[in-house]
Amino acid sequence: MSMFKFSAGPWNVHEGADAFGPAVRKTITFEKKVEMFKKIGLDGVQFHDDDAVPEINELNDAQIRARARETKKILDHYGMAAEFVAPRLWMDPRTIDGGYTSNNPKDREYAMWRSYRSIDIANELGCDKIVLWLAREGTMCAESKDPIQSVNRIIEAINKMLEYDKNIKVLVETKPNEPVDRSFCPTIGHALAISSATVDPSRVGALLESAHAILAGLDPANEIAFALAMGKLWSVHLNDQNGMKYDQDKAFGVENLRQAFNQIKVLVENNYGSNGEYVGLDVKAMRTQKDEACYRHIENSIKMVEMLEEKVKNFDYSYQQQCIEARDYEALEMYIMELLMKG
Ligand code: 3MF
Ligand code: MG
Repeated sequence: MSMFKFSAGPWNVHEGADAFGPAVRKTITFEKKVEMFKKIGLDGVQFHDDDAVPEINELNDAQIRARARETKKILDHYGMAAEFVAPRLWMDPRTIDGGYTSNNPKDREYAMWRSYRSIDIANELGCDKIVLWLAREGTMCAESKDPIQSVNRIIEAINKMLEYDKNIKVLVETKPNEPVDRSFCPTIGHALAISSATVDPSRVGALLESAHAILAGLDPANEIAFALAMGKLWSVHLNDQNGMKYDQDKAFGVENLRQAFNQIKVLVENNYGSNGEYVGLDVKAMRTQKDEACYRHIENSIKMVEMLEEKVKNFDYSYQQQCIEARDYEALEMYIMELLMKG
């Protein structure tokens, strides 16, 4: 049994299309996914605004709220909670050049409209977290945007959200690249600097995704630790990644076991989750996976977390201390290898 509450988004059970090939699996309805999420041991669902309210662009503000209430009924029926809502600011023609940092003022206005609607939807779903994955808040052509003005535009957009709703919390999900070449907010340190520049830093925190840290050439456990040290780790997207290439969203721990162990170790040691935070599993099934086994990557990720929690439980802190005192880090390292490899 895990000490954590787990969550995932409907996009984590997807049809398998990639940049070079079409869908390979059948579409599963939102309700069916929620039912299966419950069955495999998840406690919460993560949402994009249009996951909760499809066709959001075609509806007025009241209709959006009403549609969100329908989604809430499904959650209630299966005893599931909503963890967060994230405005999807990367699909629409009006977000081609970014949302908050678009060079077009009309597009920036649209980004704010989606952000306010995301807050309305969060209120209807009974959650107080808005996640900003700043997908296109960066450049493909470095000279196309003013980098200082862009950072200020992100801060300004967050300020408007904080002012729109006095209870809402904003979590910046950092990623260094993809789909943009250069992000204006690539790491947790950047997110927390932005937090401190807002009108209410106490309501602006971070979400760390393992794969994104690896893409930035950083250690996910240390990114988690940095946010924890600042009291700002309000969600995580655990997954894995083989090196610095495209975002792979592999099942947690399947590429770098020691790195995964250290992520769980720092979460466990710091009692992550004690304020209701979730362990989100932002994982995607391999394209080769068949329909009937398309939840396996989520189940495997939960299993990896649980097995690593066990390893943390068995971690010999006095032996660690002994090694530190003797400055014998080779011994400590080998101890970790044995801990992870022994049954
Ligand atoms: C992209 C991501 C996204 C975000 C999601 C919620 C598809 O690399 O990680 O998942 O997590 O959009 O903000
Ligand atoms: Mg993510």
